[in-house]
Order: sequence, then structure tokens, then C-alpha cells
Amino acid sequence: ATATGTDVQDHDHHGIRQVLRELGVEATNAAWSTGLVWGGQGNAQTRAIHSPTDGKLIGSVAFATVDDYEQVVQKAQEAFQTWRTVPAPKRGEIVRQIGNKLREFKEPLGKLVSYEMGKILQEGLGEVQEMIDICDFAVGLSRQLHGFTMHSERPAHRMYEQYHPLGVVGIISAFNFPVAVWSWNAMLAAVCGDVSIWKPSEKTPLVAVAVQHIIKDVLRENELPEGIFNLVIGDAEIGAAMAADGRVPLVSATGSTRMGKKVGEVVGARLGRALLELGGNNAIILTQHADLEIAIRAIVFGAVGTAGQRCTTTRRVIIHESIFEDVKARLLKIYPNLPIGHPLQDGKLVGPLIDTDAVQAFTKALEAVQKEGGKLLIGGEVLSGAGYETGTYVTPALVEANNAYHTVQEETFAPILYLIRYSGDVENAITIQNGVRQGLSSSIFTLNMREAEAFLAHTGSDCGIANVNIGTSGAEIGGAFGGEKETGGGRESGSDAWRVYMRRQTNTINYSTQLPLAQGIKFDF
Ligand code: UN1
Repeated sequence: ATATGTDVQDHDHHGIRQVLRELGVEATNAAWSTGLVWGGQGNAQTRAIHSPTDGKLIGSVAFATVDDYEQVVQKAQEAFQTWRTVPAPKRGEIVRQIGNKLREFKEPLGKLVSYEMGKILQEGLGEVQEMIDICDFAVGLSRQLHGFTMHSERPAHRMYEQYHPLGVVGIISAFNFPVAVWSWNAMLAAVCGDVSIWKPSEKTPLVAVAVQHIIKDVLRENELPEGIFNLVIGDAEIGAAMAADGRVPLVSATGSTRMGKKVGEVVGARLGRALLELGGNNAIILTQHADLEIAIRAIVFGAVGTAGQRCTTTRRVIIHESIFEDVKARLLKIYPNLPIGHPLQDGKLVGPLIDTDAVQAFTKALEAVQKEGGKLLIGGEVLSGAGYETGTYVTPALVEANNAYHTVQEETFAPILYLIRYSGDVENAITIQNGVRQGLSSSIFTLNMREAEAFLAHTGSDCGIANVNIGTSGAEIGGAFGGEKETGGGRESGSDAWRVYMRRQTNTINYSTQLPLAQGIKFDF
């Protein structure tokens, strides 16, 4: 399979040209024969990718067609035949090498994540670290992947279960974590004996290309077959093809609830597996027993970190009325001083939104919430002038609002934080916290153990993630990541999330000379 390369303009802003060179993304019309298709062939449509940070052209990428996808699936299927026969710990060894390569390339890759997506360098590096962490996790996992043994009701019988590789795993990832979320899926899939096909966000294809180059080197060094890790850069039609494709037993999709519903429907119609990680509407509860020093830190990181573009971003703070004014005043002291600007510039904490469509959604949501009675306390401007020419930089907004507002019920992928007042006991705050359609992440700040336990109890938070004295974002990879309700129900990353990437088989073995039937059934003839 062939791929066309990127044309990199002769620019050297922030050393990006050097970064692209180091990552091998620069090659023009390079042809790879490793099944690592990352773009269309021949007459494919080429698209220019501009940085949201300064609007400059980073490169152009050929977008794949459904025909290209078809070739990739075939390659992937072929590779699966070999890969599944490699012992799991040996597969883990390959993932270990990938992790080491990621360590080697952490700086340039983190920088490219930052430049192409717009998150600050610290977070770009953190994203690569998250990839390294999941590699380490997957290596250990590769010596486990264990099932249970059970006791048979029949004499001289043995019963146990085992997990077998599933096949081709489709991965649809979003722009906001353009490489880490892929790695959660791809590294687990790999140790599980699966091959994967990655359709990254069309907004952030270059980091995907960079990662694919890193993977390609490891595969070549180990003389592994084509198509263990595949990359198809394309539009929604590629995701749609994957969702409908019976040769892809599992489709893992991260993104909006709208997209996830479509994928879930199509995969469900063919009784395939869909792992969905969709929208969040994450809240932090502050009770009158909160340690406000740490709570405020968590709120600010959760609300303005990644410019409000994490699925775990803090979107609502539910504050006890007795401390509402205090919390508001503290936030109003911090918000005007947030350093907003180019994410590769030292000291900046808030970068741009991904594009001007996102800025429009931000502005519209603020208009709408004010119409509903919300009070904009600060922020909400689109910055202009030197350094902000792209029109993608905004000032994070604080809005006093009511949980019932239509706008508050929606996930706007931007830095808008709704301050919501509650009175009475913690149950009232929990009701508000659960009173949205999404169910990803949630937190409570309290030093009162009754309140904390009430929040964690089955009658407490209804989210997939529930934290105490920690914010809603920034989960470690060791835990299962995902959420309930419209978040889609899927779990990725740590704990036993790997099970969905394998097929479970129950085995019963008779080592006697009789054939007793279960349930004591007599069937004599
Ligand atoms: C996402 O926004 O899709 O918990 C993933 C976090 C990160 C992952 C976010 N570790 O915020």
C-alpha cells in the first residue's frame, strides 16, 4: 500500500519544521510498503492543515477514500492471522519498544500535538506521557489477560474461561486528545492480539502521521507483518464505512454524542461491539466543608485547561449557597489574569480553540445562556490583535446559571464554566450534578466523610468517574475511563477495560469415562 506525504512549507516558526523533520513527517510522496496507509493514493484529495495557534500551514495530507479503506481492511485482516499467533508477552515486547520510542520522541511529538491541536506544551507533553503510561500498562497486561476457573457440578470435569483475540479493531479518535486516546485503544488491542485501524480526527492528522512513523520503525525492526497498526486519514465517510463493516468486530469511538449515536446505531444493527466515549457535562460539587484552596486550583485547571476542550473539562460548579459569593470572588480574581496565547510560548495557560467554528459555538452558547437568564460574570470575548490573528483565542467565561437552562444541559466544547447555587444538604447538590443527560466525570470537594461517602454511594454520582478532592479532568491511565448515559457506557484504558478487545470462551473438559449431563438430566437410550 502506498501513501503520499505532506508538503511542508518552508517555515520555521517555533522550530516546527525541525520537529516535523525529527518525526519524519516531512517526506514528500514517500511510499511505504508496510501497510501503513495514512492517506489516499493517486487522485486522492489533498487537504492543507493549518495550526489553530497561528494559522500557518503545517502540511498537507492526502485524504483517503472508501476504496483506500477497503485495501487497509484487507491488509489488517491478513496481519491479524499472524499477529494473533504471536504469544501475548511477545506482543507486549513490541508495545514496550513502542513505549521506548515514544519516550525518545516525547519532546517533538508533544510539541507537534501542541502546535496542531492548540493545547499548551505542558499538556502536549502530558499527552505523550499518557501514551507512554498506557504502553507500560499494556506490557504488564500482556502477561495476564486472565479468565476465571470455575468448579464444575459434574465429577471429573474442569471448567474455565479464556480470552482470545477478537480481530480488527476500529478506532475513531477526536481532535482534543489526538494521539493519547488512540494509544489507550491501540496498545490494549495490540497486546490482546488484535490489529487496529485508526481514523484520527480530520482536524489533527499530522500527529497521527508522526505516531504512525514511530510505529512503522518498530514494526520494521521486528520484521513484523504489514497492517498490525493501520492509519486511514479521511472524513466521516471512513468512520461510517468502519461502523458498517462486519469485518470490524469492535469499533471504539471517541467524540460527540451526536457522532457516537450514529456509530452505535450502525454497529448495533450488525450486532458488532461499540465502545463509546462521548460527551461529558462534568461538575464539581463544593460543599460548605470544602478546602477551597485546593478546590479553586482544581476548578481552574478543569475549566480552562486545554481551553475547555477535554471531555472531562469542568463545565459546572455546584456551590453551597453559604460559600457561593466567596468562591465567585476567588474565581473572579484569577480569571482576568489567565495567560492566554500561543501554546508554545512559555507561561501561557490557555491556548486557542481548535477552529473558528468552535469559537462560534462558544459565542452562541454564551448568548443563549444569557437569554435564558444566565449572568455572564467575566470572559466570553474573542481576542484580536497581535498574536490573536487566527480568531481562535477566547477569554474563558464564568456564568452564573441555573442547571435547568437548556444551554447548561448541553456540552459546549469551550471554556465556559457555569456557577450553580445549591442549598440544604449534599443530596440536593448530587441531584443537580446528576441532572444532565451526560455521565462522564464528577467530583466533590469536602472534608466531611459523610458527604464524601454519600457522593460515592450508589445513590450518589451517576458518572463513570467520581472523585473526592480532585477535579474532574486529568484521570490516570490505570483506572477504567468512560461514563454512563449519553457518554456512551464504554470503558477504555486501565483496570479490566481490555476485556472488550477480546472474545471470551468458556471451556468445559470431561476427563472421566462417563457423560453426565448438567442439571442432572437423564437421557438414557
Ligand atoms: C478526553 O478528553 O477525551 O482525564 C480524554 C483526562 C485525560 C483524558 C481525557 N487523561 O482529562
